[in-house]
Amino acid sequence: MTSFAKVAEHSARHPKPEGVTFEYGTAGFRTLGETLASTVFRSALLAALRSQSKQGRVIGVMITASHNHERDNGVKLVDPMGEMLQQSWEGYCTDIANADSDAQVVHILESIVKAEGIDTSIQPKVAYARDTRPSGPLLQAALEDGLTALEVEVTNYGVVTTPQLHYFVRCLNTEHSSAPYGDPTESGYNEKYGQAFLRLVEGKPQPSTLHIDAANGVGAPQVRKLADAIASPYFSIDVRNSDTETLGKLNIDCGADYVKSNQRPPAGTSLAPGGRYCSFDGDADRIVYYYADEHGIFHLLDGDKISTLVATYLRDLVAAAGLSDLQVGVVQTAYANGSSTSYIKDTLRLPTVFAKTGVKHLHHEAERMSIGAYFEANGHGTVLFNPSAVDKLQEAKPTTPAQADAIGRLWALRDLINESVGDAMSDMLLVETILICKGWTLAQWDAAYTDLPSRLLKVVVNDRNIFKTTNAEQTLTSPPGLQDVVDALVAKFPKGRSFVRPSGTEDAVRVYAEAATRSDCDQLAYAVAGAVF
Ligand code: NG1
Ligand code: ZN
Repeated sequence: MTSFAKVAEHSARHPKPEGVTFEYGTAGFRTLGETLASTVFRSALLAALRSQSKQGRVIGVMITASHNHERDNGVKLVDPMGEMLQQSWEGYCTDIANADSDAQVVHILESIVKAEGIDTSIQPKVAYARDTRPSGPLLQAALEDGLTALEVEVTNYGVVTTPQLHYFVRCLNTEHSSAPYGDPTESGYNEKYGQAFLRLVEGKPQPSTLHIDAANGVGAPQVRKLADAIASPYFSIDVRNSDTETLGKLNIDCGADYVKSNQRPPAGTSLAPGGRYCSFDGDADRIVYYYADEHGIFHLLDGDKISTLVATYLRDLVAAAGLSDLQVGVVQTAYANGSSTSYIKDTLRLPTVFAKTGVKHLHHEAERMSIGAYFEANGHGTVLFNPSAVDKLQEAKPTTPAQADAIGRLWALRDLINESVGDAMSDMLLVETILICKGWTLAQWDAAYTDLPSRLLKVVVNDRNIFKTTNAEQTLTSPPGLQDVVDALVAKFPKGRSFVRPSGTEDAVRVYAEAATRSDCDQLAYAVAGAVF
């Protein structure tokens, strides 16, 4: 029986900082690392209750602030199948993080037990990990103190990528089932994805070296371990920005977010024409590719380019397998470049839907499709195989060797993809597989369609909460009249599109614009930003 007797005493060691309000947003809690100890301690308590509410299944806790500044940190809970915490619990997280006293922390726990009908005699289980941030060890200690207070059975994964932790949670909860996801260890992860990759590329021409910018984050050591496990010329890598020791380097002038936002290579990287480059973000759940053409011009292959590549490959394999009733679909957000959406609809002729920003929203939409590829433009995403699609694959009766080969490849692809969450390393192996199988350079991949010029601006406002949206965040419903102003500005520019939404991770409003030319796009973006300010 879990008793809350020790909670108040332990909680007193992690006082909530005065004057700070915490909110469990799109990516969990995220703010200055030095202010987060009480929140991380309290997240441990909630993870324990969440585990009990799921009959003792393992809940994950990840301490990371992804692509954000090194001084920031964050914490988020991972549900049993490796997915993001169920939305209805986010409010509990916010409530407990903001409780004003230790007694109130206990009171909130008691009220959750009552509201959710939790059986507190169940042994809670939690798996946790952190990224390379300097505030990580102290926050981990606060987490462990919370887990101790509730006598939680724990697995500490140390310093791993966010998607690895999601994978471990899914593995732990399926270990004794009829469909175990994999071995819940780092070597199990490397083995599963590495072997699936080798199965898919065997016998094809070997690719040139892939230059990986690891954002000076946890992806650096982890991708080296993956490469060691693969141990094959099919995966020859050169890891750059791999300094996880020197303070102040994480995500600075490098990493997927820098490359996508600035549309340029990491500082100090000169791109050799024909060379192959990619960047992870600080916790290795996002990836973007890029290259320089023969004139030295930089070209970005972002999440939209990845999702169209992957969707095309899956669509063709499904057709080759003779499984015409398996429908491949694509989920995007409003940040998807308009050219990519047109390409999916008009050229690929695949269904596409828009979801709100934040992978949990995309994930839920993709779950409705037979095979759903979802990516945010920033390079965060994955592919989901619906259980009915898995059944159809199982029941498939190939009548030709070509069909049998396509079915075998679909199975291998399913093993290659981290279905629990977007994963830079798994996505990288997926892209590499497709490029190797097609014998394509990055330029050939890029040739499918040309992005419209786009611009993303951040506007700091007094109160971002007055900005409310509908229509997958593309239309403002508040402040009154602002959407009409945006519409009038958009109408002035050929192929113009723009929207305004409050950020879910930063205290700011984001303005996105695209148009037929760079100059039109920038004029539109700054005009809309001016209207917001
Ligand atoms: P917000 O801050 O809500 O825009 C950002 C990214 C999201 C997502 C989350 C979680 C953009 C425009 N927004 O959300 O796509 O990745 O962070 O990390 O890139
Ligand atoms: Zn990230």
